[in-house]
Amino acid sequence: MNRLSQACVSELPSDVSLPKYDRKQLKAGIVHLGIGAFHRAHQAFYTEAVLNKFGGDWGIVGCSLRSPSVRDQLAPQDGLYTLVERSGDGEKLQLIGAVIKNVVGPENPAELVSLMAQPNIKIVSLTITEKGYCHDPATGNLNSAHPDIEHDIQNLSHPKSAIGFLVAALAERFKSGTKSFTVLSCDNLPNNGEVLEKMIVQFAEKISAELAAWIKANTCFPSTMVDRIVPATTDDDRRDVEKRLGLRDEGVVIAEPFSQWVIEDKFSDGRPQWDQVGALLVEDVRVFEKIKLRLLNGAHSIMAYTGYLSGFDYISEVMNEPAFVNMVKTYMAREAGETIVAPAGFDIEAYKQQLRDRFSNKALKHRTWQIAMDGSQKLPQRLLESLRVQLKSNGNIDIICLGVAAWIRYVSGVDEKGNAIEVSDPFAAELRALSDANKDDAAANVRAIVGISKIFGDDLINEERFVLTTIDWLTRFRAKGVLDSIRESFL
Ligand code: CS2
Repeated sequence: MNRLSQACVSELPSDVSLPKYDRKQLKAGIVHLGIGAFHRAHQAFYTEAVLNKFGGDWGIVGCSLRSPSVRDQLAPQDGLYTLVERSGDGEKLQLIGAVIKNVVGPENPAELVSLMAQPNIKIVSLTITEKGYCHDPATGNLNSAHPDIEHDIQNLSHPKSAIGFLVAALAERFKSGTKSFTVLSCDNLPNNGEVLEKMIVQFAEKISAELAAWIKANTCFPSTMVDRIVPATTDDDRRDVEKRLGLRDEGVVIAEPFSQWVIEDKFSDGRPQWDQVGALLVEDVRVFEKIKLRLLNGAHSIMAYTGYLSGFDYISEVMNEPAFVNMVKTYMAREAGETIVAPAGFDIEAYKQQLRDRFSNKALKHRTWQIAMDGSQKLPQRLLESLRVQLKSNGNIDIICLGVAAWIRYVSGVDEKGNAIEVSDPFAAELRALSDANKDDAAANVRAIVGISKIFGDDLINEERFVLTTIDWLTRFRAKGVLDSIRESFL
């Protein structure tokens, strides 16, 4: 089967929508760090819509900071890939042309720095996942003991981390008198722009005070709320899409039809007209981030740990189980919902129902294991912020404790049948050691893990109601299993 490429676009079936602009004329305006499936189905999709409607020099250079796989998928395809929107109503296919080049940071770090320093680059956006920020999840401070950060401070011309690349490129622009770019964080962190600015400035201060001051005065770090469910592409997906296209596309991405992007409207040097193609440009995104992180991502994480341990591979299977649906509904109404004040005109009840419908989309194979990754980096903003609010008002914390207990059970690394769980988390070894040391004592297990202050802060270990309720859930999970415990409580 022939490979998708610019030369064979005309062979595609007529129901695949195609770029409406001249790709050959398209120049780069954006560098994106972390070009995984999410970026290709979200920010690149919005930028494609802008290019289709208005044109402009907003081509994307996609960068991988670790593996060459996306570059190897897209380079032989001239950067083209198919975005497939899937739901019960069928499929919609769109060929995306906005990515014009792909580079792999570790292959030539200096080249990527100089590319980011070019005056035509007006925005550097990021989807590097929570752990890519090399910060302390509980405080949001730069973790200067992180090996990549230590390396980058000593070797700024050959950085490894996204923070190092950004500071190196900003330093080049400072030196050459080039206008600064906008740094646009698109990861699921609250106040993501602010958090990133703090880390960039903390890092730059270690290089030079003048550079740090220049960055502060000249660089915008808008916060954003990004939303679209994008499961990792599988080989089955590639085979299905190959049949539909009549061409092999190694870079295909599968997503739900829904997408949302709320962006704080402050840019250093212009931006694509994303507001004309469905994105919401606002003065303050914090409330939107809070709503999404606590309701969507919080529910996702609870479903991921409880679902995985109950033997469900996919989120839609979790949503097929009435006890789990009741648990999610109650969590949205109570533990998370009570901590949120929605903006005027925002129908929060409709939003919650829409989330449950999105979770139930059987056409998406969204693995519980995928969402379960990196829990140590996710729980603070997804569950622990609501927990602190609820503890203050003596409010409902039961399902948050259930979620934390399920995570503690999950990171023990052994499932209920005695099989190994492949726990993917930067703190996996530490979590495993604490679980092993407290295998026969649920109370000691919870206290040991909740005592990790880089995840739980210094406060939560002293919140007895939280600790005891979590111990209670972990004890039940160990005695009866997760599925039966949840059925017993929520049916
Ligand atoms: C998920 C998110 O993997 C995860 O942790 O909760 O990727 C989620 O699918 C997106 O944030 C949806 O916008």
